[in-house]
Amino acid sequence: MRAYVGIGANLGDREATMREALARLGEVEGVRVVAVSSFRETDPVGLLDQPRFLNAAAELETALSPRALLDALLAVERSLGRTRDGSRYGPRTIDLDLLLYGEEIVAEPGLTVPHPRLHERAFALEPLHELDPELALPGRGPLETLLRNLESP
Ligand code: PH2
Ligand code: MG
Ligand code: MG
Repeated sequence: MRAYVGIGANLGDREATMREALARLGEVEGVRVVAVSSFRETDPVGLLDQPRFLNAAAELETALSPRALLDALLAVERSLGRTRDGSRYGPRTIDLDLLLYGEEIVAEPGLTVPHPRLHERAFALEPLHELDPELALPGRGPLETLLRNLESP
């Protein structure tokens, strides 16, 4: 299955941590990193009073189920020292979010795909668009349209 992961960081050496996260993800059995977008500096969304983020997206080919892939993402976050004691939208050394899993819609406790806030977040939509301008979010429509609507609400 083709899956897309959002990558973000706003503490420490953001680029080094993101590159290491991608390397560790590529070592997971059943996961191949097919492509990585450029890394872009973004203003914090949600909780505004925190450092700027570096954001990117990666395209994966995976044999894992959505749940197993999510568990792998969380394990890589933990292996890089991510803790979850701060606020939900607060600063983090690394954030790996499962954005898309093929065209599947998943709604389970702790696992919502497409990512529940993806359609309204330019910092996640723009790197996805860079990886595949033809992509659409199941239930939400083409990236192109979503991005255009964000620009002129
Ligand atoms: N992640 C958040 C909250 N706010 N803002 C930016 N620019 N980039 C992020 O990755 C981000 C955010 C929660 O995951
Ligand atoms: Mg996130
Ligand atoms: Mg996350």
